[in-house]
Amino acid sequence: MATTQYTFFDIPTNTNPPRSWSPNVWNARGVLNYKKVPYETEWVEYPDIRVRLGAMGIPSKGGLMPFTLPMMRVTTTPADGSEPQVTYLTDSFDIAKYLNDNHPTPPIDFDSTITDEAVKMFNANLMDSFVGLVLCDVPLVLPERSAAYFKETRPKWMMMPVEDFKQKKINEGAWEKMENGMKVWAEYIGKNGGPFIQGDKVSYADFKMLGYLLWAREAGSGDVWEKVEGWGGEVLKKFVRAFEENGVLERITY
Ligand SMILES: N[C@@H](CCC(=O)N[C@@H](CS)C(=O)NCC(=O)O)C(=O)O
Repeated sequence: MATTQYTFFDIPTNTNPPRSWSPNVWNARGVLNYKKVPYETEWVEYPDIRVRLGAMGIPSKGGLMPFTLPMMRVTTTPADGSEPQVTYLTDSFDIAKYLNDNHPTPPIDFDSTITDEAVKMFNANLMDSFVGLVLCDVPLVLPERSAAYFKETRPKWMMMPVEDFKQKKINEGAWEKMENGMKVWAEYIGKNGGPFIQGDKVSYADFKMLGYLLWAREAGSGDVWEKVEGWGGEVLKKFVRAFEENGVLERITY
């Protein structure tokens, strides 16, 4: 029988061991953990992503972020021991979908209507405050070189230093927006009784929502996570607990 090996590429925090903190990365890592498929993590610092992925022959996506993580390398060795086949999945959705297709149990509903609806809800009610209060503090949890890269690249769309952008968002009412947004979030997630958006049925939309929460938990500074958790109330606690019980949050450091 052919054997398949997964290597998952992620951006490290400055802790030892490193932790997974990025929402996009969590969309895929969450699915890997939920499926309980064996994999190893390779940590790649921000300024090295382009170099490492380029060296593997992965084509540039162009634009402001030509090479991104997560990325998953799939190495399949044929039963006869002949040359292994290597493929690269370079987007979180593609990784998650590939895993669901190749490891059908436990199943994840990939109905795009629910994913679109959940992401729309998040974008309309929470993205702005998460950008101000979480994304702007990401450099604080990154190793030195990655933090410098982040602070150099993000102002290209923020049009100002990251710290100033955070203050601008606070002046525009980011905390109030986050509080109100988390209440809408809890109403949306709990509408079918929880723990997930569709009640007991797990969908990719749940992994998207989990990714944003873990972003606040792992990269948010000060008491941002305590606040998010408090505003999300029992619905959020039940949602996170259900993922914990499924082993999704266990493999955070490797
Ligand atoms: N659509 C992509 C987006 C991934 C993405 O934006 N990744 C960021 C980290 S959160 C990245 O690798 N950025 C590289 C850079 O800034 O150079 C996905 O979900 O896989």
